[in-house]
Amino acid sequence: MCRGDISIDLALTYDVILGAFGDWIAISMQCATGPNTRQATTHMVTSSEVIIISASHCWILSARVISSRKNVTFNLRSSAAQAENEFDTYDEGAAASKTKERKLLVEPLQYGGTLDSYRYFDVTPVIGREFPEAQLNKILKDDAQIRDLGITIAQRGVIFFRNQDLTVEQQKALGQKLGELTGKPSTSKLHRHAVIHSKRGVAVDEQGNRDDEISVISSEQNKKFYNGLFTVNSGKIASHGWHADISFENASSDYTLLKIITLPEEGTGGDTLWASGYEAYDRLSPAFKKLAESLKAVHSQPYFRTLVEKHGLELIEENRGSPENRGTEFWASHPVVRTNPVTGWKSLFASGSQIRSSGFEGVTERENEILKLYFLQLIAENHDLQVRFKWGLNDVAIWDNRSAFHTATYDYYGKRQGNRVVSVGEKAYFDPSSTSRREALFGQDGL
Ligand SMILES: O=C(O)CCC(=O)C(=O)O
Ligand SMILES: [Fe+2]
Repeated sequence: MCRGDISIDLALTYDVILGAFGDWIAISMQCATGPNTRQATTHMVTSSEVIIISASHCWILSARVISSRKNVTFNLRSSAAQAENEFDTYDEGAAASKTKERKLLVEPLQYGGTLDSYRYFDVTPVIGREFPEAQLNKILKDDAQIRDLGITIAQRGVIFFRNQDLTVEQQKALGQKLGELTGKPSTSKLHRHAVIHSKRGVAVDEQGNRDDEISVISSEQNKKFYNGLFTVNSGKIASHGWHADISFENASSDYTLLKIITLPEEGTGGDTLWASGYEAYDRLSPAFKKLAESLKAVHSQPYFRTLVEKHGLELIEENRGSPENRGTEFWASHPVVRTNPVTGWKSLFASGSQIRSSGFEGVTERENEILKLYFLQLIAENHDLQVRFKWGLNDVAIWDNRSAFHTATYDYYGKRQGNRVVSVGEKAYFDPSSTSRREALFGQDGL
């Protein structure tokens, strides 16, 4: 393994390589930007004798020459002292299929390394990263850092920041920029929630401001409107709450930013859990992967109408963060497996409470029940694809709703409140050329 800018001197073997393969070769590398974050990159080389590959932000795990011919072995060494990579050959068929794989509808984004100066650790191998010291209001000043933050969230599913000085306006600005700088459509803005909006009268700051683009997460509001559902005595199995935010919208969410500003006075309780949709997909057998990729599911929120009828809550009916998010139906059909455009990885998207009252299209009632149960079990019963976060005051979690599910924990009696910004992203899509996370990080076998 090596790290740093490496210059690979092809001079010695230049004639051999280019002579043998015509006018191009490509160097394919597996890199790691953290202990568990790997990426494949490819560098095309045409005519120069020395190529410089900037690897200052990643560890190079392996590298190989992709050529159009088989059975030629190279042992190339970097001229840089720290780099020492073995290059082997790649066969034609595999190279062709790799090239095909790379033709994605949306090219994945490469992490630029601008967050490397902040201390961080991965909370579990599969999901979650914590930046225990960074302040988001500093990151907010630099678009390159915001972009890298968006890429990191998409790769890790959820990231955590402690004790943040972020104002409501800054939280909103960050929410919008995360999506904008990672390629969301220009029509996608911040979500205005149909029933959790300013008319509920809950202030989002000490000045008493109210804001439709902040959905206030409040234990007191929950008690008022949800009939004991979100309390210690709900009588529900806790895993009832797994979901991804606002997937009942046609254009659903890319990122959610939640800042907790009031913690239960008992000093414990109210943790949030996230589960990786990438890993849930990866745990399916090839046959089930194929099945899931062929299906669509309806995500729905029938309870909003009940809230209107029972409590007289007003609905936001228009432009809920996108011209596509309008009306009072609150359901949308999405692919069961979706491609995250930022990583290019496939994720299970149909699971949890948002498909409970609807489900998979074109299957029998019984098949629907079985699929719903299994896809919920995948995220709720595999604790090795989950991460659990214990909140401190003013902590912020930011997650990617395209490839992570989450659930609150109602194990406390005191008051708990947070400000939530939900950004609207692209319409969910499935790109058959995309790869799974395991494939991208660990190679074809998924290791
Ligand atoms: O209160 C929590 O822990 C999470 C609530 C939630 O689902 C959200 O903020 O989207
Ligand atoms: Fe949520």
